[in-house]
Amino acid sequence: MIYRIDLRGDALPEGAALRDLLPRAEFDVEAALEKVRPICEDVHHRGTAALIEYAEKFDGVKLDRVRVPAAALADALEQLDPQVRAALEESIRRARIVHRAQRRDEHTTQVVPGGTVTEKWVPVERVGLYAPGGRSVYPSSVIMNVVPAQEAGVESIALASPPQKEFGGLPHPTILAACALLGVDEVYATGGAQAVAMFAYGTSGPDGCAPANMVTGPGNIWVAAAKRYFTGRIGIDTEAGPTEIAVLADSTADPVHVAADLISQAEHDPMAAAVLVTDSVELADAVEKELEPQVAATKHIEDRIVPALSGKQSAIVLVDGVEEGLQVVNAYGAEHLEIHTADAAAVAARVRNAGAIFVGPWSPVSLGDYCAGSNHVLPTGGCACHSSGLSVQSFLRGIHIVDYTRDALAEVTHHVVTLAEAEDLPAHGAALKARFGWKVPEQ
Ligand code: HSO
Ligand code: ZN
Repeated sequence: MIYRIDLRGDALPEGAALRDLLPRAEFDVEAALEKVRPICEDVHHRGTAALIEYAEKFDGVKLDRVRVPAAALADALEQLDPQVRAALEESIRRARIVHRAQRRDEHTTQVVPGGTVTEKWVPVERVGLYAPGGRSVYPSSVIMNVVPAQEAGVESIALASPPQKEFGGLPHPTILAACALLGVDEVYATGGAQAVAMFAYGTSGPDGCAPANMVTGPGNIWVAAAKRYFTGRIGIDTEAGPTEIAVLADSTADPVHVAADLISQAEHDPMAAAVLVTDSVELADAVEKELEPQVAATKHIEDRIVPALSGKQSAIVLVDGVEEGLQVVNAYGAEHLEIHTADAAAVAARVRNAGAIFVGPWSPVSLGDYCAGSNHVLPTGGCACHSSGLSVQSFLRGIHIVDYTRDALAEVTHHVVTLAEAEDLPAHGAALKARFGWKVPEQ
């Protein structure tokens, strides 16, 4: 069901060469860009009318309005299964604990006597969040987007999610209920690239949506392409590709746990990636054996799990030791990385590239998906090498406040003038000299 890559024996290649030996899903956002451009521009020109037309075309529903009425949010919360409500509330509570601790304080550094630079943290004013519909109705992702934005102090938060035919053109009721639990009351029934365009350009009229400074949240390839289209105009989180789990395991790992966790993320998508990196052939064999009955006993077998596990994006990678395993997982930069080795915490401390790290047998990815307190909107496709998951920081801007006295400016003027002249920008130097009788103050 899952193919093997044997990297034992020779020394491993470095960096990109090693990455090229590892499996990865194809996710061609560039190709999708061509298709989303006309949709985005149509929303720009026709606003709500275009959103209503796309709802009919892509979601098969005739909408009278795009904005979800307050009563629909209240109804969804009232009808929410009490057990689901309790679980969502616990997920929110834990996420708040972790994200509140991420808040940043203003910090002033005295560079020289009389010269300070203060860094203040200012939340983005308005954020549009995207929650997918269809195959991926995840109220947990609403939590993972809304909580960091709220804890960062974002004042205006709106959410968009595709209209669902079976719910009379409203977004899925558990999405609406999660919004109600989180206190988000501005919700729009629109999905795909058109939802991102609505946030980027704004729409007018009674049903209109004010433009947002930033759009975050996972979505399909159209959503990712629309985010790329608007990059530079609005802020985005990383483009979310298919989900990934990598497991670094040695002979101490329990194959039942490892197999279950690989399957858990394969369950998301036929393009999801599950990668086991191990120095133990016995463990590799045992996990492969264990996959069969566990896959057979679960739900989304043929449509997602089997294609995900047997696809070329998933593999068991054999290495000589945990040391080499670390090289492999660092080159791969998984969205989620589990460590099932002896002294797992010490091994985890040596991981440089991963969206999130799950240490030891009692910290599965599914815990992080819902109730660890950590965020589950994480960089995929190797982006963990340069990006982080969603956090309070994602919604903050650090602004430097420069405050120098006359004496502190006088003391450094000769250096500024020298650098300005070296760059052939004499007016830069003159801006300082103008303050000191058109001269460079004496040292
Ligand atoms: N594992 C997914 C998030 C998710 N899991 C939502 C369950 N629901 C990507 O991190
Ligand atoms: Zn998941």
